[in-house]
Amino acid sequence: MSDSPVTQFGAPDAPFCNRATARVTIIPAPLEYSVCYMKGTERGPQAILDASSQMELYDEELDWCPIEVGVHTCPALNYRGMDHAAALHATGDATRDVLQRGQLPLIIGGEHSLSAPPIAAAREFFPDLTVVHIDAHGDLRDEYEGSKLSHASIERRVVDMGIPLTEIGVRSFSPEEAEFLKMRPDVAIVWAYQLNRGIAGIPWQRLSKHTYLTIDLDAIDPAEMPAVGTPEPGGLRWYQLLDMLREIFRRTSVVGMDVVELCPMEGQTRADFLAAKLVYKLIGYRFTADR
Ligand SMILES: [Mn+2]
Repeated sequence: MSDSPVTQFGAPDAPFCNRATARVTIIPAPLEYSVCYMKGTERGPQAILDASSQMELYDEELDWCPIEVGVHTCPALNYRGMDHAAALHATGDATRDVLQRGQLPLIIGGEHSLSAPPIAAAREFFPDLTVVHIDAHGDLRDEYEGSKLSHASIERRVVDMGIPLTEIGVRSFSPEEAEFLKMRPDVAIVWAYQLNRGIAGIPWQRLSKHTYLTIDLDAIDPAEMPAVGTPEPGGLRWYQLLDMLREIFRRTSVVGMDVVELCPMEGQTRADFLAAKLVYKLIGYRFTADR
């Protein structure tokens, strides 16, 4: 996979994807180890890049072309021959390299278990880091199917690291997670049904100066985002999600992010296009204030 030429996100003119001058580096992470239902997340990153090459680069809402900040896409991480733990380690290393260059890492997945090492890497650079996790699922199980590295345990690992966590859009939660939540004041959840009344209920005061944002695409309503492994009804709609994201970027400095769990489906290219547009919106919101 990594031997083929790299598709640059947005297919911009050369100066805008230059590795040295870009302010964003996109890390394609085709990770798939603990997916439990629909398989295919390893094809997610390339589907996002392919769709992005068809995308217009002017943002009518922001009235500029976010690609101008420089968006470099590095070769897809090559997990061949690695076990799950080694693959996660490699994902963290790639993130750390980008942070060391002073760039914003934006990882495109790939299954959600990939988020923990980039979050750990971001915390090395920003000790006050908080995490905002947008997802249909809590992902707070101590382990799942015998693995502590599972996609269903990703946020539990964040809590283990002592990082304050805010989850948004959750509507699928196990009894074990509900018990855990009651004991943990460092975890806040804004349920999907609460969001339906607006974003005023989000506990913004919990965000610190620096935030890592992880977005599982299954947070979005399956009517708009069908191509996920475990769809849940009652999800976020496109403009509702954008309203919330705009506010997050206004209130905190996002220093790392990922968009995960795209599981491309034959004949459902709208999902790939949504994911690509979402990635572009994240870049636009992130740099609108300080371009
Ligand atoms: Mn999920």
